[in-house]
Amino acid sequence: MIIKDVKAIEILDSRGIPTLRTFVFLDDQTVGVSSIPSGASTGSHEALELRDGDKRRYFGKGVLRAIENVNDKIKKLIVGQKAEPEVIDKILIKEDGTKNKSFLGANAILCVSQSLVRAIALSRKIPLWRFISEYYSFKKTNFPRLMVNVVNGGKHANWNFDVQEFIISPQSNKPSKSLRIAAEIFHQIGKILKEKKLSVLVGDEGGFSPSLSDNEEVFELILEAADRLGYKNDTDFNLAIDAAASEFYQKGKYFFQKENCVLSGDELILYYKKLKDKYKVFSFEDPFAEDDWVNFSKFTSQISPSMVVGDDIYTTDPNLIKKGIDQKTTNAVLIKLNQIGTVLETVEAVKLAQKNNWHVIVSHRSGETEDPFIADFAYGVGADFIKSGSMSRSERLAKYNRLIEIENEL
Ligand code: 2PG
Ligand code: MG
Repeated sequence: MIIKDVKAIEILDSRGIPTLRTFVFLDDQTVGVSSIPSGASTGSHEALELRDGDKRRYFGKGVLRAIENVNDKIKKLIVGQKAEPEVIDKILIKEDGTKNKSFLGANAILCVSQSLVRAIALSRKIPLWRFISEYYSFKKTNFPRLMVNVVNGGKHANWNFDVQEFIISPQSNKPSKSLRIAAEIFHQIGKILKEKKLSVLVGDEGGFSPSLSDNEEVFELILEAADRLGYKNDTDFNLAIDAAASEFYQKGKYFFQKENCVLSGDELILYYKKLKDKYKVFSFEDPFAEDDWVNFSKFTSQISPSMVVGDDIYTTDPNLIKKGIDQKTTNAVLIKLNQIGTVLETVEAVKLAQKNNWHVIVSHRSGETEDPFIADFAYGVGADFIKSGSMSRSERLAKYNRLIEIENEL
């Protein structure tokens, strides 16, 4: 199969901010389409999302330059080439030539990379997950457990608490069963908020974002909702957080604004341990700032086998993940394709983690599109978990619903 054409257009993401949708055309008439998400609490080592910077359009957030890169530079490079994802990704990485993909833009590169993979799966008439699993030689597929962010704080709500995500993870590998547990608890939380005359507005990832007094009150709220439904913490589901701690870190200290306190790394470790004991929190994502490797390691050594998940600290970069493995910094990694910028490098990151017995969590971004690519990706690579936001907003549900299709062999 030969790549016949490639075309990118500017669309809007779930926050109404421009992003790319790309079409890769093969010579057998198949067309692979994919769209690119965008983060808010980004790690500083992430690959660069190329934006126009022209304040007269979308406050500088347009992506016409990235689109031009696809429709001109990338097109010239790949049209006429064999549709071979590994080779094409390597060509794009080489042509870009920078460490953070700032020449072509990671958004431009990744949308071509994803669209090509999808085009070939379509052309072979096999599901996307099967192509990913077979082409990249993954040992097994797996229905990832869901990590559902029912209450949104931090940068995704912008007015309540510092912890960014309060997550429930149903203890089932069956997507349909997990979705029911998560959705029922989500709606019950809404009922309780209404009874308490608190806001039921949702944040960027579709979780409620009420103004509560502190982090513990959020756990109490979730547990009350679960209890009313007869679901048990640590039996039917687990609790988790994404602290996204880089966002409340300054010069060696962690600032909890709502609680009105400033904590050292050691004090924050004690605080997390208290949450673990009191609420059986089983997974802590980015509990420390992205450069605070020392406290990450200290915490991991004290709290394993509970999960400590690295997101901003690794940015899906195999080199940083390798450093984390060597230093026992965490025991799990968050995987986001657009942090690194190609399917090939993301696969490398997943394999490295799996080889070292780390848990793998495939994740959405806070600015998403209706593209469910990560659902097929998570199942195809045999990820342990998938994190795709809450039980509202279609860009979040698109991924969970795609897993239901896979469960039904569709
Ligand atoms: C995270 C993500 C997704 P963002 O921190 O894990 O939930 O947020 O896309 O804003 O980086
Ligand atoms: Mg995170």
